[in-house]
Amino acid sequence: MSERRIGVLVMSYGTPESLDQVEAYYTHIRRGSPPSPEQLEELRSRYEAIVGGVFPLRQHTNEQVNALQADLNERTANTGITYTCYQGLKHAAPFIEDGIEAMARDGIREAVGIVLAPHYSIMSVGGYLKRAQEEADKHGITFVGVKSYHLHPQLIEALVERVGEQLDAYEQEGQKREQVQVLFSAHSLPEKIVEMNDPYPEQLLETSRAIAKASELSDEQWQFTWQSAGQTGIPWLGPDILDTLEHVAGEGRPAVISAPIGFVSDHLEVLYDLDIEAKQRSNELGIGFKRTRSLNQDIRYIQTLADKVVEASQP
Ligand code: FEC
Repeated sequence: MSERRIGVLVMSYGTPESLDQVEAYYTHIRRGSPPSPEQLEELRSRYEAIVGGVFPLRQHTNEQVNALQADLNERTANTGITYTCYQGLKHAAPFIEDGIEAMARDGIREAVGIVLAPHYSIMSVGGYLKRAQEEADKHGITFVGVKSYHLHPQLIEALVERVGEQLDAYEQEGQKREQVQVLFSAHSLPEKIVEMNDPYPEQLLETSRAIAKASELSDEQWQFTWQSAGQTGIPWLGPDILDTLEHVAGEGRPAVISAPIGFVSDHLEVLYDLDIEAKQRSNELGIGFKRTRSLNQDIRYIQTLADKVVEASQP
């Protein structure tokens, strides 16, 4: 049986490893333009606020990659195919290019790329895949990228379970399920993506609808909202979750469930923007706030990734 060796580039946003790396990280996000001292301090203070300056995204990415490797090993035992996972981060080492280079050093000629973000935008997943493709071309590696997996049944099942948990928690506190508003959210992007016919907003709505249907939420009981918009002086997609909370409170809803479906791990945008900022706004407005658990190492998420990798590497 002839061996087929496939490299799997698992891509994630990346995070600093220590507080003194925050400046370099932020400069990379800003495409080489260093942040002002005020901007830097503001970001450092947000990292400090999440459990004293830890960077949970790195640990979750490591564990997701290890779990994916284990799943792929199991699927390919005695098949003559081997998958080897490499990490490639967007804004921190090991960068996307480092991952492809490591594959080239190991003699890999064939690769699949997948991003730890379920929804495609030209400005998010599209950017990761472009960088990976360009580096693969330099090394003569055949590269196929997975664009999205936002409706994979196991992903939806894991997310439905999480919404259900929070509905149950409210019910146990004496709240009526149908009075709780579910706020699905994802990272905002500049508004100009809409003119570009970018699939990102529609894919996010598709995921939201699938979860709402399986969770038996009425149409009035859920909505999609954006979060974590950048402060760049250009218009970003809205409404922002902080404004949506005001709207929900104004309608007399007593409580919300925040379901950040655009993210797959615990990290700054979840632990700060939602658990600290959005929760505080909810407290001020006098409404309940609970967030769904992040997917992290949920086996159904890992199987979703493995299914897409195997599908993309079919000859
Ligand atoms: O925990 C961590 O250390 C990292 C958390 C983190 C994740 C993440 C995911 C996404 N982002 C997306 C788009 C943008 C755009 C800009 C932008 C800026 C930042 C900054 C930080 C940051 N992002 Fe991020 N993002 C995370 C963290 N992001 C920190 C810089 C300070 C700030 O604006 O808050 C604006 C860039 C610019 O200035 O031009 C655009 C998208 C995702 C979800 C998809 C993905 O994971 O790739 C989209 C996690």
